[in-house]
Amino acid sequence: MASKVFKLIAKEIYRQKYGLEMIPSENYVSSDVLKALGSILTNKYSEGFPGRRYYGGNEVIDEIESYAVDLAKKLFGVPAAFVQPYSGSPANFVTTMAVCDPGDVVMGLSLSSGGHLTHGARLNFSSIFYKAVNYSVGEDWKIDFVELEALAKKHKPKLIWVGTTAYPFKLVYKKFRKIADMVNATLVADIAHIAGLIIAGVHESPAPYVDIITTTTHKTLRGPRGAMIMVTKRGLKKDPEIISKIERAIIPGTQGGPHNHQTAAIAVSLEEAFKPSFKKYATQVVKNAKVLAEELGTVSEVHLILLSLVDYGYGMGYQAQYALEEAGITVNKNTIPGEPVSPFYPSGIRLGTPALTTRGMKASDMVKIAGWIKRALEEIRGHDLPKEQKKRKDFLKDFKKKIHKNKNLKVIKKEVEKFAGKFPVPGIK
Ligand code: DSN
Repeated sequence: MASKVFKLIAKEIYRQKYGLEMIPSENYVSSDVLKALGSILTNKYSEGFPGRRYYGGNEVIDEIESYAVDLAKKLFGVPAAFVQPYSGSPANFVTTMAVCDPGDVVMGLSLSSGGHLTHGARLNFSSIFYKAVNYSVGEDWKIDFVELEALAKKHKPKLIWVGTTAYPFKLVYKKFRKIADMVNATLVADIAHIAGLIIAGVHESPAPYVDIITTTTHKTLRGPRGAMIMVTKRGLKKDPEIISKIERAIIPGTQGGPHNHQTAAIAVSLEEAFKPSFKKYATQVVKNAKVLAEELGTVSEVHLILLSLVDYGYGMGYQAQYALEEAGITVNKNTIPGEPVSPFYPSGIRLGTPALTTRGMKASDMVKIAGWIKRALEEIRGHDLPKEQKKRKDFLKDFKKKIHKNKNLKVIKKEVEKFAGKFPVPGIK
């Protein structure tokens, strides 16, 4: 009897094909990436690095990993790359371990300003084992460099993160470099969200300005779940020991055997990123996001849109995510800068165009999609989050029941399914 899992995968295939996947950190990988990911390479143990393994039988695995490393070095113009980190958070843990001793100061953009958990958020390793200091964005939602400089001078961080997960503007690495130099900090760019945009030249590369670069491989880069750490020329000069420190932080520091099927799939996606079609793709991602943002009454210079819902009512992020899901549109609730409610009941949503663009959608399609989003959001008006915390659980239960029966959302879902179904999804017939 076939596993129950395959029935569930079939259900998820339907959702991915007939829905609009707009979580900006998600994408669709190619059939070749899927093939490598589902290969027999998963059977092999390979602790260590090419030519230096703790297990036999790694001749082919060595070739695959070295190939992936070479592709990464060429693509990003860096002298050293590591492709073994299991995903983004482990890559950032490894990097922090390699650069800092426990208790050292690390600085990063606060989560509520669009930063990442591993850049010094409460309850994350980065603030449990290190002294985390957060900088933030100003009223214009842009990074406040006056605050950043003052905090850096006061706390003297060993490591400064520059990287975002919900920031709709381009980053200017030169400004971060200047501040890092003032306090002799190691500057690390976490480009997980924008790696694809950097490869395409739509976004400036941090390589000339930072010491280390980390990235996931499954977002705009369009590879499998995974991550890479890269050391720049500058980083090697700053610390000639950094390569062995990163290696030790990978194994035995934080990981065991590398996921060889994942490494192979990363290599396939890096090959794809060299093609002219990838540049076209990433350029279109940004064009699409710009149009979508304008249609929704805001701005985007990247692949994502951070939409404040304060005009719709109090604490509307959860309700918006849920109503849009009922309409076949997947986004995520997100805090907005200066969040007036809470991270669990935030006042905004985050949405983006990487996955839709992979399916071939263009600017005119974004206008249609914005229309559906606006129509769906009308349905949450009047469903403000109760100010009293204890009433919120029951409120949400009741809201979900009502919205599940909402006729207008059902109409939108039909239109969305008809539209989305016409666009191919790689790996899905
Ligand atoms: N979970 C990722 C995102 O959605 O941005 C960050 O790790």
